[in-house]
Parts: sequence; C-alpha cells; structure tokens
Amino acid sequence: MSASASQVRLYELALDNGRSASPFVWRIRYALAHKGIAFETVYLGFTDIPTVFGGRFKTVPILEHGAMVLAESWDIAEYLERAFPGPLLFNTPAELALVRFTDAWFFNEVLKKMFRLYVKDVHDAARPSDRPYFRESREKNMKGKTLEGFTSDRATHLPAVRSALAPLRAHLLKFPFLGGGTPNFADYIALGGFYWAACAATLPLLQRDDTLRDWLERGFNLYGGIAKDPGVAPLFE
Ligand SMILES: N[C@@H](CCC(=O)N[C@@H](CS)C(=O)NCC(=O)O)C(=O)O
Repeated sequence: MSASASQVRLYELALDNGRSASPFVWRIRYALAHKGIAFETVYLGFTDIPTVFGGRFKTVPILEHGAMVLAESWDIAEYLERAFPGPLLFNTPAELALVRFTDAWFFNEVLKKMFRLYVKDVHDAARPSDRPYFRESREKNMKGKTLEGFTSDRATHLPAVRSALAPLRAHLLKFPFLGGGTPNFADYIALGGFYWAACAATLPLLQRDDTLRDWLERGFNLYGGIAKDPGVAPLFE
C-alpha cells in the first residue's frame, strides 16, 4: 500500500457538545479538504491527549498516517503537502513564507485576544471531566485570578479585538479570500479561529455590520459547508 493510500486519522479536541473546537485543528481540517484527503476523526478531551501515543504529544492536532504520527499544525500542513498529490496548499515558497507571517500576526494580534475573551466559555463548554485540568492550567497564567475574575470585564476588551481585525477587513474589501481569488492556508488559519470562537462563545465577537460577514460566510461554506453549523453561537451581535 502506498503511503498516500493508508488511513489518515486526525486527533481533534472535543467539547462536551461533541463539537471539534480548536483553531489549530480546524486549519488542518480545512487543509485536508483543500487537498481532497479523506480522513477519520478521533475525538479527545483535553485530559485524553497524554493518554495517546504514550504521552508523546501535549497538544492537538495530531495526525496519524500509516506509521507516521506527528503534531504541530504547521508540521502537519507541510507533511500533507509532501505526502499527498492534489491541489497544493502553498504554490511557492514565497506564499508559504507570507502565510507564516499571517499566522504570526493572527496569533499575536487576534487569537490571543480571543482567548482572553473566551477562556471561561471554553472551560464551561469543555467536557466536565476536563474542566478541573483546564481551569488549573489556565489560571496558572492569570496572576492569581480565577477564570471568573479574569473575564469579568471582558466586554471592555471587545473593541481591541475588533480593531485588531482591520487588516483582514482592508484586504477582504479587495479580494474574496486572504489567498486572493481562491482560499489558501491563511484563510484556513483565520477561519479556524473564528469557528473555534463560535463553538463556545457566549458573547458575540463582531458588530452586526462588520464587513467580515461575507468572507466568513464564504469560508464556512467551502468544501460543501465544512464549518457551516447552525447550532453554534452567533459571531455577530
Ligand atoms: N502550536 C500548536 C498549538 C496547538 C494547541 O495549542 N492546541 C490546543 C488546543 S487549541 C491543545 O491541544 N491544548 C492542550 C492543552 O491545553 O492541554 C499547533 O500549531 O498545533
């Protein structure tokens, strides 16, 4: 059996409502769809991660493909590109480099701010058996605050997240996707972040008239409606 014909398994993070909710997992779900790779999902809770593969990995996504097992979303994306034919995720090294820049920008300027807004919501949406671990591991970085204390004034942080999104809005007024005429891994990185927020959020992230709406709609509808999920919380006020 060739490497590409053996079974692909993606280890994902499951919330109590059964949804797969991790921005890092979602970029890989999109990448697999982009390349047309069939895969099987293995759902893990936070506290299940150390119980698979002898505790080798601390985070999901984890990808298993024949004898190859790896974590870290960028390593997985680059592996998929090498191991599978089909549409390229990165058409040139320059595209890959720019997508890496987009990822660094999105993580530092947007995703970290979203984590700040939604950390308690993620706790509340996690499987009950994961909640004590999630609370303890996150509160360690909150300088003595509880999840409740840390997020009690979270609405005051909304304007900062919304204005951090200005570069996305400016670009998407000119192009249908971050990748230009067609979506690329930069779109998948950002869309994964928004889908993750929608899975747990109890506070809408965006204003009703935010111009990101059309791109989000297009992005969630890609690949037969990959992230179209009427059951998630509204992203818009
Ligand atoms: N750098 C990693 C980050 C992955 C990551 O942080 N995953 C989170 C879920 S969003 C996780 O598995 N956390 C496990 C934990 O907090 O114990 C990647 O790109 O894959």
